[in-house]
Amino acid sequence: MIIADKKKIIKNQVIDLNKKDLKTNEELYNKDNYKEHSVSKKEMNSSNNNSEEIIIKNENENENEIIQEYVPKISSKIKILITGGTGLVGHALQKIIDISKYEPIFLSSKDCNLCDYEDTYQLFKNIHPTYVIHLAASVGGLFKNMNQKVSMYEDNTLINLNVLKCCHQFSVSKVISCLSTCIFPDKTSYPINETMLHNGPPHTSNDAYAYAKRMLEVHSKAYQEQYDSNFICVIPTNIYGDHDNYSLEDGHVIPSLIHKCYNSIQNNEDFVVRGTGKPLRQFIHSLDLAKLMLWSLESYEKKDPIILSVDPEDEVSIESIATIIAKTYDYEDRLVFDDSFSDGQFKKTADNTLLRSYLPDYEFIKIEDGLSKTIQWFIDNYDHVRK
Ligand code: NAP
Ligand code: GFB
Repeated sequence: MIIADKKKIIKNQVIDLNKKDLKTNEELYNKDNYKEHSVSKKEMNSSNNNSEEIIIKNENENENEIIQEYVPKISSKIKILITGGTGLVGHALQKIIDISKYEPIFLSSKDCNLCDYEDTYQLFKNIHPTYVIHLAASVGGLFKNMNQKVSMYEDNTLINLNVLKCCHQFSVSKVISCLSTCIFPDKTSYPINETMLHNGPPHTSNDAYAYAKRMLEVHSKAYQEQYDSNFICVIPTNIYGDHDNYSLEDGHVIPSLIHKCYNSIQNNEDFVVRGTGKPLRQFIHSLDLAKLMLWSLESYEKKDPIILSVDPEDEVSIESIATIIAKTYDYEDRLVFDDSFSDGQFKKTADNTLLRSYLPDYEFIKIEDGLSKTIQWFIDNYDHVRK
């Protein structure tokens, strides 16, 4: 058993790339600064020694103020914008991205609301990214998808439209956008492969989110065909790991159950899992996904969507996930199922043959190891997690 009283556990110190980048980001993004002097040479030099010469043009010609214009100086580091950089997958990318090679900007909704086209345009105008990893989305588990269909459709449609439009307007050389295996047709043959994406309606529980994501693929393909843009989509299965959303209502099954079991112990109650526990899922750890997304950016040269998933044989039932979590908390005897709740889609078994054709020996983090680490992280960070 790895559980100890919360207070006794030493809080892990995580080197947070984000803080440094956000600072840069905010300076770059803040209109006043831009107008005044935007990031001064000294500040740029201090934050990254490959300084960019900045000359800013003031539109108000007749006031004869200083003529300034923004001219990026070629820096050895590649500027990469990660939208949704403060979420589950964004944090995993923070951990693994090579900052000697990349100048990453990890964006949060507090930096820029990507539902707003003007704000998105200004952001791109200030950052001029070479690459974009587009993760930002309104995301949630089965119950959020069932209960908040309008915002899941509208927010994701606006975010995706604005980001791709600006990627084109600012000549971004490569974009990796993130779909999800839940957007595949519900009635289909298994395992599901990339060619089946539009072969029928998705499961009703998440159709609003699914169609918004399908249109992201359609939009990317439109730019490919009309402008030969390198805008591609990756399709992960259910993801889990540190920095997830532990909301009991809106979260995905793994974070919700980790939080729920913790509460059950605190309150000496049964650990209630929603549904029958029979549905099947493939779970990829956020660190594996982050590595495979960087691989897609650097080495995947095709423009077709690609599934990023553990092997079909590693599909597990919700019951087995709940059991591993209960066992890890040493609380298995109190595990019960409440089938008055929806099971959602029974299964969405994904075929990763295309990925395996490139990375036949890639070793994924095993679900038991990944879960025990994620539970420990949850306890270590209980006070600060999204919940
Ligand atoms: P997450 O933890 O919920 O993080 C979402 C990120 O998007 C956060 O950084 C959030 O910023 C940002 N964001 C949300 N609305 C925004 C807005 N209006 N403007 C700007 N930024 C906004 O999501 P995730 O689980 O890492 O998911 C990453 C990607 O993977 C998403 O595209 C999702 O659809 C896809 N996906 C997820 C799963 C899964 O199981 N989690 C499975 C398949 C695919 P704040 O931090 O400021 O809120
Ligand atoms: O992770 P989850 O919400 O996503 O649920 P989906 C998976 C399964 O876990 C369902 C069961 O069969 C639920 O009935 N479950 C049991 C629970 N207890 C709980 C609980 O406390 N919370 C949650 N959330 N589930 C989502 C899509 O479907 O997959 C999203 O709706 C997204 O759009 C995501 O794509 C990856 O796998 O069912």
